[in-house]
Amino acid sequence: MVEKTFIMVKPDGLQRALVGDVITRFETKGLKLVALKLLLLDKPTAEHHYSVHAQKEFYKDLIEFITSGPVVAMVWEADNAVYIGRKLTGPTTPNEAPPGTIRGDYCLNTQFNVIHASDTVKNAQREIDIFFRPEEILHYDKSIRHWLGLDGLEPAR
Ligand code: 3AN
Repeated sequence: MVEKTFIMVKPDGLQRALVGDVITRFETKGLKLVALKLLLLDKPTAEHHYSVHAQKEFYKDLIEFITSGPVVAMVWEADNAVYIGRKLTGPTTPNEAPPGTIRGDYCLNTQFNVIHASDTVKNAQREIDIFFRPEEILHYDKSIRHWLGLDGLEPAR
C-alpha cells in the first residue's frame, strides 16, 4: 500500500553536510519526495514531536539538541515507505546499526544520530501533520521518459 513517511535530517546531519547524502539514499532507493522544508524547530513543536519521550531521562537533552540548529523535514512516498525509511535509517543505537544504513555509516552516538524516520504509519501521519500543512504535500507523477524528452519518440539509434 502506498504510504507516506516523515523523515528529518537532524541538526548534526545538517552541520555535517549529510543532507544531500540522505536525500540521495531515499531518491535512489526509488521513493518519491512529496514535501521538503528547512526550518529551525521551536521548543513547543519539538516537545510535540517527541511527546512520547516526555518522561525519559534524555528528554530535556533531546529537546535542546533538536532545537539547536536547522533541520530538514521531508515527506517521502512509496509502497511500505515507513518500513523502507526505517531500514535505510538503521536502529536507534548506532552500534547496532549495520554498515550501509545511514546511522551505521555515520553515527557514534545515540543522540547525535543524524536522522529521524517515522516508526509506524500512524506516527508518520501524526508527524507529517506537525510539520506540514496539507497543501504543502504535493501530488504528482514521476515519469522519467517524459523528463528525458522521450515521450512519443522512437528509441535513439
Ligand atoms: P528513533 O529515532 O530510532 O525512532 P526513538 O524514537 O526511540 O528512536 O528516540 C528518539 C530520539 O531520542 C533518538 N533519535 C535519539 O536522538 C534520542 N534518544 C533515544 N534514546 C536515547 C538515549 N538512550 N540517550 C540519548 N538519546 C536518546
